Amino acid sequence: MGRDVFYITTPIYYPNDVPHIGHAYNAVATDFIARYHRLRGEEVFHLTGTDEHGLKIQRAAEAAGMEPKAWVDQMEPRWREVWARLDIAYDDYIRTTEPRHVTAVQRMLRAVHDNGRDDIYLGLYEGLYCVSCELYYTEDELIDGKCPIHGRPVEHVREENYFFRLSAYTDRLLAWYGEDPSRIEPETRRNEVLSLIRGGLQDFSISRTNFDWGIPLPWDPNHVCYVWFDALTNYITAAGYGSDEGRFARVWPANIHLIGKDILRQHAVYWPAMLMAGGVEPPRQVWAHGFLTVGGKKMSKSNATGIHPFELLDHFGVDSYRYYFMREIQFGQDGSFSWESMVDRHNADLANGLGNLASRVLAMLGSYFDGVVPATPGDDSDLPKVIEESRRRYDELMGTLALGSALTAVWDIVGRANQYLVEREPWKIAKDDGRRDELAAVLYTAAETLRILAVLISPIMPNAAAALWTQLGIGEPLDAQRLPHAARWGGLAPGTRTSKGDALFPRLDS
Ligand code: ME8
Repeated sequence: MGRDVFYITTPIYYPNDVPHIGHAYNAVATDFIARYHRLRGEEVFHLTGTDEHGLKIQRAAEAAGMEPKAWVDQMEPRWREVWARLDIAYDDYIRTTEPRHVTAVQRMLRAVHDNGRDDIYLGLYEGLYCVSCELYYTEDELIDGKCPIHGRPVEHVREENYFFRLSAYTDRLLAWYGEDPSRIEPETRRNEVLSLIRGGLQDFSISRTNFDWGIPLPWDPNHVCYVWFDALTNYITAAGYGSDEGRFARVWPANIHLIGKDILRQHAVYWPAMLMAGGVEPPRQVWAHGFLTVGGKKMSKSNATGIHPFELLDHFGVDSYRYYFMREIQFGQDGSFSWESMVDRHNADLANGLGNLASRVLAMLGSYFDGVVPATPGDDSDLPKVIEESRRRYDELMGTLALGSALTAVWDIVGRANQYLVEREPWKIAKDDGRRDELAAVLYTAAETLRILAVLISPIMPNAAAALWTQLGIGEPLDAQRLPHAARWGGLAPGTRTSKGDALFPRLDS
């Protein structure tokens, strides 16, 4: 079992269009978690990519008068560009049109096909088909016997497809989840999946003959692989399935597939069953977050509610962007975005909170100690205790992906530190030459708090953390810091030369 690496994945996104802030929500959360685990000294493998086959992509290409491959080739850089601006530090980016993936999918198909249990069989798909939707409908989904979307007559279609015998995996899936309930989080999603499985599973078709933009089945190239079977396999392709067994053993099974709740069934039912059928261990955890909503509906391009991340990044900057979405929405729940709440968060927590703390402390070090961190004669402040306690909560909450609460724990330190300055009034102490020791003690305490804050915020705000680190003038690189050690009190060396740089978070007009 792969125990060496912390392996976390995003879904691979459909490049039928450019990303919106809903996709970015998923990407930022994954990156926050991945960076946090790196900070703990773990070897991390963070995978993302694009899901480039299937009818949806073929249609988008057709609408643009392009070949599907040419379409995805010009789309994929537009996704990467957004991830670069959002500081998403993935370790690998997979495209399902890459040869390594085609090889892995065909290998997986073969493994399931040849497992001796007849888990893939040729069957007849018979149903009511809407050509405009390219979807099958059941009788009761129709409105007046017509397609519910297009209002057009449906056709009676019979198609020969290969099926995956999902129905044979009901008991094994229930046993798998029974062994360790944390394999699906949060609990509401687990219950949803369990009741779906208990309700009885139906075999699903894993091949198509009505279009050809996909991976041919190795034993019958007249069929292309169904896009979900193809897409899910990306998680093992990138881990070395069938190409690098040594690496695969180290990396797989994934620790977390971080997904949106819309694709829970595919990840928590289809995928583990496919893997069981192919003789591969299922992932350790599927974690489904909620939707970003606009007017109570899932934000999407198709209903014209999609907001491109650049629209916000240009105004708020990347650190504020990342912080807002992770802090504002309880992870696991749906949450609505609003410009006003983003401005409020920015001004309250960042400009007035952390930014103000940093600029006050660095300015006072400059004025009273020529920018040099003084030796401290000792201080009776409760900040070391507050920090230790908050850091412990931060660790616990990051462990359960309570991402917003984890940030609240860090901002408790910011709040306490600002309050400490108000209580001690170092600007008054500075007026009295007889109180130099006291002044040194207060400013050392405040500067050391900033050092620890820079470490703790580095997974969510890599830029602000780096800027703060530079202003503090610490010689050791920030990315060499490791938790919990780097959060221990007293790490800041007296004599360190600080400098007051630009404000970390300029205030925004509301
Ligand atoms: O489903 N709020 O791709 P996709 C929060 N290719 N998250 C959202 C969101 C919103 N409004 N809209 C999208 C696919 N997402 C498949 C996945 S994986 C093997 C294949 C997030 O581009 C959410 O996590 O339609 C969703 O699951 C993901 O974007 C990918 O959506």
